[in-house]
Amino acid sequence: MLTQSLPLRHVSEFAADIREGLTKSGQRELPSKYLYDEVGSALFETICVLPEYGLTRADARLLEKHAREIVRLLPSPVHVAELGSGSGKKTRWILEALSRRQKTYYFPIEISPSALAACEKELGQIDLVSIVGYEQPYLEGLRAVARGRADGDHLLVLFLGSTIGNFDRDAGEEFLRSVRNILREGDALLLGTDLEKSVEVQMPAYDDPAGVTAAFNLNLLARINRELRGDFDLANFRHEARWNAIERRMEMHLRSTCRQRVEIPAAGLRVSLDEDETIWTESSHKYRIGEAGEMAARTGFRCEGQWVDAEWPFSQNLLIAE
Ligand code: AVJ
Repeated sequence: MLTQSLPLRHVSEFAADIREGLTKSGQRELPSKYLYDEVGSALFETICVLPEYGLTRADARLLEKHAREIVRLLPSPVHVAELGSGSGKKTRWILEALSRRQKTYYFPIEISPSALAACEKELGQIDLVSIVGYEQPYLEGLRAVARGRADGDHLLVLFLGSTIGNFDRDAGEEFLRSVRNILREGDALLLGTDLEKSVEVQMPAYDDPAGVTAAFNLNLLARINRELRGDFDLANFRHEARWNAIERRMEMHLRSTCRQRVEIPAAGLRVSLDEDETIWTESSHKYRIGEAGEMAARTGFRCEGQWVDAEWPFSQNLLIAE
């Protein structure tokens, strides 16, 4: 049996969030952060190597190519906190460049214990780098890291992979403002944003022919079955990717292919779904090239540098707290 040993506090939070999202009048929703249990994290790692999903490779290429230049623009001494480390693979370039100049602490902040473990394994062997993982939500973890630092130490916060795209635009800016409030003047935020591209390229990245993204999306229902004793029949749902041109975002939905009832006892929930009704599971906002700088200016940062991938429109933005 596959068991996910969630602490009780998390179980009830998960149940409450699921209940809230599924009982919404109008469009039902499930929060995208719950896509990443052990199975979901493994499926996401597979998405990252799909030929159709260029995002992660672009992110990594930019870091590999420009890490030294980025590090040269940072204050010293500086330690690294990463929001949502995932496997930690692309972070290696930054840590290696930094460790050439000083002993460096790396604080991955990640709610997924399996991702945190993978990241510690991936990056644990770099000379002059010490890892201390925080299994916490982003802002709580960042606050804990900031509280623990010495007076003269600066922080570089990594928010890579266009994870900011999961937030609605307003909420994304509010999030940057909250990050800024935890930082000191001169601290840095390296922000990765996926840029707008043609729909012909964008769509298959979220609806790949091998069905990995479909499995990633459907696993959210399987997770609810595993952890909250739900009875979703996954055969009665279809993965759907949509480009929302007005909001400039990709959306993932799960479409109910028939009229059906679902029970989720551990969330105290019974839901009736109509045929063709969808549950909205994720947004991935796409940005214009100048947008990161504009967001920075409105949230207490200045944009000190921007690097754009030539193959897959994606940008790294070095923001400095003012
Ligand atoms: C990890 C949130 C950046 O939105 O592109 C990949 C997650 N969803 N395929 C994204 C994801 C579907 C990914 N982020």
